[in-house]
This record gives sequence, C-alpha cells and structure tokens, in this order.
Amino acid sequence: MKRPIVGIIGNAYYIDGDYPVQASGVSNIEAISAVSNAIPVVIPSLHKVSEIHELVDRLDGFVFTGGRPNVHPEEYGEEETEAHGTFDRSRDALVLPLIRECVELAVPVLGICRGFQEFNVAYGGSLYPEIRDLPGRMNHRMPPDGTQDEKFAHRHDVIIEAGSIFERVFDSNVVLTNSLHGQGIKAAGARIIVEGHAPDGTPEALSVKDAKNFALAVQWHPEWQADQDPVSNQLFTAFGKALRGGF
Ligand SMILES: [Mn+2]
Repeated sequence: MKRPIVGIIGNAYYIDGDYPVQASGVSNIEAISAVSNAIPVVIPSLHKVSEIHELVDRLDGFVFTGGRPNVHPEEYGEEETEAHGTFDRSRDALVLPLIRECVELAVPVLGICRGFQEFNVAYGGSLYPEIRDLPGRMNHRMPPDGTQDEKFAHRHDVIIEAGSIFERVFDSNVVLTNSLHGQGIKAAGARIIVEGHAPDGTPEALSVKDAKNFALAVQWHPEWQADQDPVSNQLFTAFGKALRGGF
C-alpha cells in the first residue's frame, strides 16, 4: 500500500547570511517518515509558488512546523513592536488560509510551536509576544547556550483536559514536554479549543472545534527524537492513522 504524502511547511534560511534557501529541521522529516509512516515533502514558505488548492488536492496532510520568525501581529490586529521579533510575511500568507482550507476539507493537519500559534491566528485569535514578561508565568524559552539535547530536554508538564481529543491520543491527563517558545496564545480564536496547559496556565495543546479530521497543534516540539519519546510517538502515530482515514 502506498504511503501517504505529508507537506512539511518549511522556513526561509540564509546561507552565508544572504543566499536564501527553504528548509525544514530533519527532526520533522524523520518523525513523519519513521513514526507517522508517511513520505515527507518540504513545502516552501513562498506563497506565490503554489496555489493552496493545488497543495490540498495533491497532499494527504500537512505539518505546520516551528520557525524563528513569528506571525506578524497585523494578522491579529495589533501593532508591530520590537518584542514581536522577526517575521515571514510570505509564510503568513500561505499558512493561515491553508490551515482553514485543510480543516474545511478534512485534510489532517498538525501544528508545532509557530504552527500552534498559526492555528490560533487562522481562527481569529491573538498572541503575546513574550510570555515570560507576564505575571506568574515561567520562562518557556530554551536555554540560550545549551547543546541541542539541553535545548530540547523535557521542561514542564502539560495538563490535559478531561474528555479532550488529546486525552484520547495520550491516554493520560498529564504529559511531560520540552519548551522552546517565547510567544504564547493571548485570546483563543473562535474555533480554537485549548485542551492542555502548562502548570503556569500557558496554553500548550489545542484542537479546532468541529474539525472532521485530525486538527491538533502543540506549543512544544514533539518532533525532537519522536521515535524515542513516548508522548511524541503517540502524537505522530495518531497523525499517521489520520492520514489513512483512521482517526
Ligand atoms: Mn512551554
């Protein structure tokens, strides 16, 4: 039986500081291949090179990956400030309508970190540029000088709502995750259901209300060593089932 094909939304990177390429972290690619048992294809974050309906028609699912640039605050009606960091307006233009189109057509979608924030903005939600500045919140960013293993190490629990889709995926009400994000959800979008929180209240897992297929996103990075981490394994396995119509 043919394996499903999954579009992994890439990011712009610059070789030698100024030669632009499009890339995805290998961990995303390996997680989709090894755990979801699907063929990974990196989709450039260049909204002018492919029509959304072409992508949705030809691919079996999409992963909205993490990335250094943040969703531009204009996409949720706020002014740009220094704290919002860098942007990729082309990726914004591609992914926000792509998420909505996939959900409408029951194409499975998984959001990771920036992808989680994109799901929220796609449905009218807003973001905090720097959650560690909010009272009572922990710093969810990675240690700046650590090794990759230290950056992606488990950092906090995520408490999963009873009766939620994530509870079914993990068969548990608490999972241990990494944390490499500065931004977080401020107001949840109209169809966004927050199904998991960090102990400080920061939203960490969401589903899209009334989606007819897998439409889940997490604020952490489950793709890191996904074949070894039990929680990541459950998430990418469930996504693989959804690609085969079994979610
Ligand atoms: Mn976190």
